[in-house]
Amino acid sequence: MVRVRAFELGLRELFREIRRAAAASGKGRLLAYEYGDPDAGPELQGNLELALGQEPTCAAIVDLRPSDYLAGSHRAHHMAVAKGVAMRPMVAELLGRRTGLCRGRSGDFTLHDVSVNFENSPIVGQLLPVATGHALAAKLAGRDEVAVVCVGDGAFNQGVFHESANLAGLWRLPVIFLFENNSYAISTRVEVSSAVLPLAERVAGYGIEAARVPDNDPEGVHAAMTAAVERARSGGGPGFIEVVTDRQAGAFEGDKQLYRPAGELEELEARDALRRYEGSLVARGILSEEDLATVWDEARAEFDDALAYARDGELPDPAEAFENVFAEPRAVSA
Ligand SMILES: Cc1ncc(C[n+]2csc(CCOP(=O)(O)OP(=O)(O)O)c2C)c(N)n1
Ligand SMILES: [Mg+2]
Repeated sequence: MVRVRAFELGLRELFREIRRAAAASGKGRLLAYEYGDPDAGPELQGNLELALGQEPTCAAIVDLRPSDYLAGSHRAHHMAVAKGVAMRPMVAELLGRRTGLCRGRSGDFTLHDVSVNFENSPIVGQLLPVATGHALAAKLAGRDEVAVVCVGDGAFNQGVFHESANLAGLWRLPVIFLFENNSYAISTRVEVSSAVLPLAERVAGYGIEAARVPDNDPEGVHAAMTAAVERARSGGGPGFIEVVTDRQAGAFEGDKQLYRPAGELEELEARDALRRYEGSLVARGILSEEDLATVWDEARAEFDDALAYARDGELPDPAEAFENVFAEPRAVSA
């Protein structure tokens, strides 16, 4: 959780520096989205969507095996780090470098690391059926792998979730649907988009055992996931977990969050699950304040090292743009 928090605070600072420089240049905030001469462009291009406040969901991932498939959404840094994606190539990918996970072609929204079976997608709900397919493949091949897909509450009412859940329930597939309910899909509250709440109650109709973890509680998340994974691995079929969590950031960096009631963000920060959990570990004598300080120092150093590594990497040669694509490139004239 601390590694993810340090990683995202580091990225947020970098993004803000770029925005400040863009504003000072007179070109306005859109400089961050401008392409052109890559050497002159901003280091971090495009959007940035942070999982600040949602770190407890990492506890669902840490015990997965590298061979277990994990899919994340547009908000997936915490999933990637918890699955074991190395920070150096991940930051290099965000900075568009050849040394990045996908050789600098993907950026933040389609990270892919085959060595630990992780990928993400910005298309809401897109990887729900893909994870279900991975679970079907594992079952047909007799492998005791599980497939996990972590998405937001906004994905719940996508038709593709209900199709995936039905087949997972029918064929007893080892897939676990992990929903992070942070109460918002951009500006839309979960109460105004779902006929029945809690979300977890709606999956019984697919023959899927569901758990709901309140209060952004990492140990609760871990226990729910451990039970779901044990069941799925031993042929007991799919699982569903709703984690009630907090997004302590914008839907994207730069989001003015005018849809939040006054004071809400401050309230979420005051009940920060990471700080609460640190306090609980110290109170229970599991960690000392010094241990925590060391964990934080190491996490910040890990991000700084990854950023330095990324900055050292070359940018890809534009001539490589058509390598490793499925379709034959064809020039289109204006
Ligand atoms: C299919 C699709 N529709 C709409 C969008 C635009 N969009 C991006 S994020 C988002 C909200 C997602 O909310 P949620 O699933 O709750 O995830 P959160 O951002 O809260 O983590 C939407 C509608 C999209 N990316 N894909
Ligand atoms: Mg949400």
